[in-house]
Amino acid sequence: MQFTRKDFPEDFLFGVATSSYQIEGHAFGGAGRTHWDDFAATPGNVVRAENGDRACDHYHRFEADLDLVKAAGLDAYRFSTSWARVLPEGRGAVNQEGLDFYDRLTDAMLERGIKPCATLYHWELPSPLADLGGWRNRDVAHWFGDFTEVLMKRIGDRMYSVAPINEPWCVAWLSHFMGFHAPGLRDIRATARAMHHVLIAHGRAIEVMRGLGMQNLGGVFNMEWATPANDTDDARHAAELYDGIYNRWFAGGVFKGEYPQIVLDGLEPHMPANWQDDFGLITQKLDWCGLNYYTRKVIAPTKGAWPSLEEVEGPLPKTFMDWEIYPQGLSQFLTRLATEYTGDTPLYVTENGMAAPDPLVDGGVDDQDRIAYLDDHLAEVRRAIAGGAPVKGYFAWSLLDNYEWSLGYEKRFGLVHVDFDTLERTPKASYHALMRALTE
Ligand code: GBH
Repeated sequence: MQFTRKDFPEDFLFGVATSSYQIEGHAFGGAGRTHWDDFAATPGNVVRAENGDRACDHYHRFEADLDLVKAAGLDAYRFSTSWARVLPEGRGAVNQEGLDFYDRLTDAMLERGIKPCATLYHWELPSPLADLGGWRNRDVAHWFGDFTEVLMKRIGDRMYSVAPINEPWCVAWLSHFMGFHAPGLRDIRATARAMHHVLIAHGRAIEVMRGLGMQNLGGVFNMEWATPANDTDDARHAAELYDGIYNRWFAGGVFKGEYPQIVLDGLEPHMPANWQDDFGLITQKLDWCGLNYYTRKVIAPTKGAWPSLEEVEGPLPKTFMDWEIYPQGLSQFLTRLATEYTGDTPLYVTENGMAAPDPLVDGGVDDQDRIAYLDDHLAEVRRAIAGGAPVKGYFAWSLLDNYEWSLGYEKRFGLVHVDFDTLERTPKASYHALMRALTE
């Protein structure tokens, strides 16, 4: 790596991120069924119809996994909690075994001196709630608030930080408009509702946690820079609309109490009644803002139905996901967040990383391209800090190779290789490089 801790502010946090369904093994410990289990079981949705039943078996191996976090010299661990593990039906009866698991996981972090950074929802909605309409049903905000209360009454006293929802865009647009994630809908009315309800649920969970006296509460947003495919007004409009849908809707809703008009032009006819009245709940004051950043998109106009745009292939080098590598976008977003949305509120990069084939050769993985990717993005974090953005930490995605949603187990994002037959963990070259940078 081309940095050491001395290149960052003294209290800057280095961490890694994971999520519950992607690593735990959902078949263990009495967890209830989720819409991801249902989605994966329907042929055509997920590569080889793989699911998170076993995943990395982190449920049984979390102590050894946290040893890896500790040995790398990392300060913090961003994990998520499974709603259906705590409340198998989504509401009502509590699965004590599930609460016990998050209690032990929390204590295992504290025993190692690792800061626990929780995300309450990283995409696995309990199936009984999905059957009631899921994110299309406004009641989801109250169900989510109740889940938040049950879980935080048990572990909230020991969290370093908490965010309610990972990537509201994915919960809403990717899942209800593009159909790529559970519940796999392609329905603009469902999308408009999910786009709004996901932010009400965020606000409700913040309100619940404030009621419990908790601090250091934030939100985690994914952002992608939108570059027009050519120098025409139509292409510029398409990129502006993509930026509105992807980035400005959520940041604008939460930090300004407004949605971008360019998006409302398409969604307003489908919005739930009196949506404007919900901004009091949505704009709960946050103590920090998290940014998940991976790539940019090149956007071209189309003749199809609203939003009449498409992603086209760009010229930059790509990762194994076919995502362009565009590190500058990270400093651009951190700076834009601070100047347009969050002001002095601390910013964290809550996810950043890349997929690579990562073959295991002679007992190791020589992922030099990942080392370069992390270096180039951390250089952009330093650039944003130098320009005045209050960036307080960086979390690499991910600790382990894991269940990459619709792409099953074939896309590897880990600093640590996982053999999905034996479940053996092998730290990659990037893990060792990061360890040297943080501990030397
Ligand atoms: C993160 O999201 C997730 O939080 C994490 O669970 C996941 O493992 C990680 O990405 C790697 O994928 O638009 O057709 O290219 C990052 C933002 C945005 C990435 C939507 C996937 C969908 C595929 N995500 N994108 S596409």
